[in-house]
Amino acid sequence: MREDVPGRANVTDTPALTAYYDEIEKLDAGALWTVANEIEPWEPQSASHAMLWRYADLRPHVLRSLDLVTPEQAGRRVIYLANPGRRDVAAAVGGLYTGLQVMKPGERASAHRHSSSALRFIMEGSGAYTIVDGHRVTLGRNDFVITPNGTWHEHGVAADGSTCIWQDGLDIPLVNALEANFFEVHPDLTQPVRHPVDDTTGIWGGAGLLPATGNWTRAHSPLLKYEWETTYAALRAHAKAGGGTPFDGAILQYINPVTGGPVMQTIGAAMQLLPPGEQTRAHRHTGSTVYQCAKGRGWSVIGGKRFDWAERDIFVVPSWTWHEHVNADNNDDACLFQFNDLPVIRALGLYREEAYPGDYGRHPITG
Ligand code: 1HN
Repeated sequence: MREDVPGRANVTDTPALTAYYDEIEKLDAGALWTVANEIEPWEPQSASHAMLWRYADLRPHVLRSLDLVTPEQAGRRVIYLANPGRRDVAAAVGGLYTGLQVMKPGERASAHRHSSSALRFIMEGSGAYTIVDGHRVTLGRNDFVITPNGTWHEHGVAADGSTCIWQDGLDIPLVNALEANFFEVHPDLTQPVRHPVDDTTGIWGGAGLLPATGNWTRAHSPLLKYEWETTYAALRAHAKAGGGTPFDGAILQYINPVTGGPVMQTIGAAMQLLPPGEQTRAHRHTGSTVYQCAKGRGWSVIGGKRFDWAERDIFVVPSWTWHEHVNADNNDDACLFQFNDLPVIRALGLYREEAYPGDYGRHPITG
């Protein structure tokens, strides 16, 4: 791809040059000016498509997998979301993977650990739990739990619970792109619970309060679970106090309480609240985002295309893609859960953000 722009590659093929290219190709080498304009685009060119997966479409298939495979056979019973532009690496968007995992009461999946970091966001059912490095965490609707890289983790549903579906989010495509992924199955397939149930909530989950003694030196948040009720109450208060941004409405990041930084080194997460009838302004930034509608209904305009969402629908915004959000309900809040790769983007000095200069893609709210 030639470009007639000073500073860009713009070389006319000649018989001498094509013969030259053939010769150096035999040495597994190439002339940079033949590829430079492709490999150095003017701005990020995401291979990922803007996408929305409707829960109503996926749910029956997710439930059908209950009768088709066991967690023992499958390792984990998950239907993953495959972005057509990133099928080769099983990504939902950019370097992020996501899937829907389903478990029946009394089932459990084997304990394991890997270099990828993971999170779960509970969609339906009761009695779900995760054990992370000996901490048992009970999980309810819209709760969010982290299983940071290197931690032993396993999931299950209590015998007196109901069938549970949750969203898994991982940085697998990113860690695989870095060729740094290790995976281990726990030698006993399960791990002992070594702490009181939900202890990390009691120890680290005080609003604005931290233990007066003791230290935490690991890179991820010591608080493993972020409960919906607490999150929603904080968002409501934040919105009422005038907090928020023109691009996201009221938005709060889930944080590591010790550092104030993201919950894990590679994955950040947030919950945003769009007040009734809210229509945000469009912006774009580097980094990939996976959203789940946790409450309400509305739509987002992503890269010029409108995606209507209802509770539990999942959609993605690729890097450097314009997006804006609308709460279609004039009487109730809409909440969007998201996870993203912004901790990586920021740590590497790659964050960039831009507001859309005009009234791009702003639709009248019809109710
Ligand atoms: C994983 O460990 C889980 O722990 C779920 O339940 C999905 C997808 C790819 C690789 C590891 C889990 C996963 C995964």
